[in-house]
Amino acid sequence: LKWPRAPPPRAWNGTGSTPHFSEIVLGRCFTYTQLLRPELGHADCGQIGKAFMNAFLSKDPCHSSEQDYQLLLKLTNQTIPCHSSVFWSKSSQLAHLYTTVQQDMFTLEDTLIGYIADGLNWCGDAGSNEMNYQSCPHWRKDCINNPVSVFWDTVSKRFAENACGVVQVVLNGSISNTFDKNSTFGRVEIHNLHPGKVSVLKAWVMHDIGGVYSYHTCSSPIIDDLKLILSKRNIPFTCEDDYRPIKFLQCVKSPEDSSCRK
Ligand code: N1C
Repeated sequence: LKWPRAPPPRAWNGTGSTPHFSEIVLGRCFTYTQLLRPELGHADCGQIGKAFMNAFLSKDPCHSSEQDYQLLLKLTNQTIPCHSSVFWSKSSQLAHLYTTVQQDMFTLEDTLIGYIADGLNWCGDAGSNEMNYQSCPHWRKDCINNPVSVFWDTVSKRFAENACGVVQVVLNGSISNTFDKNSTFGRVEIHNLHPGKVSVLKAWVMHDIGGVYSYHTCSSPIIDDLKLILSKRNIPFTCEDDYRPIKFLQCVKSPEDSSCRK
């Protein structure tokens, strides 16, 4: 009689590395630089792939640092024109729809580094030069300084530092934390916008069509929190509910809704 074998111990509480991670990174790098933005055709995807792997392989996945990603950042340096940066928080899908239609606007995922990493998971281990496909540290249950969280903080910081002119943020007015001080946008990006470079931050507070509640609008106190942080940083701020160009994208899916007919 054979007892069923116990599953291998799961070291961490988060999802493991994405299968075929390095191949996906390389493939996305070539897709972006050769097909989507040929102006970046000079980028060295072989080096970029290596720098990405070296940022976390053979390292303790709870002691990841900004420093680990410096070479990768250098190799993926990219100039985004002024007036074209789009930030978002809890509105990923809608913000990306907007920049897909509006090809001259960029979210972080419309830049090379964001495009490569979007939706992937990765971690290694100090005692091995392999990726850990079984589990990776969960930011809350295990540790904050894990390779994925540190990566997004690092690249989001650079994206915000480089923003210039009129910049936009798409916020979700159908949830309680329309503006969240602990989100990447609230914790990293707004604090790294340069007052001399950014002429105004325009917030679009979007509401789900057919949503029963609109939790927050531009007149909600939670938006004042954002306003206050920006006024202290000397960055002009405006807010508009259901900005029409983005509202039209929502209406594509619900053309018969009364709010789309008028
Ligand atoms: O924490 P958030 O949103 O406010 O982060 C969004 C904000 C955007 O403006 C981006 O520039 O920060 C940047 N950013 C990403 O581009 C990104 N892509 C994928 C931050 N995080 C990103 N991710 C993953 O989604 C990452 O794992 C992070 O923890 C979530 C954040 O999503 P959110 O809470 O909706």
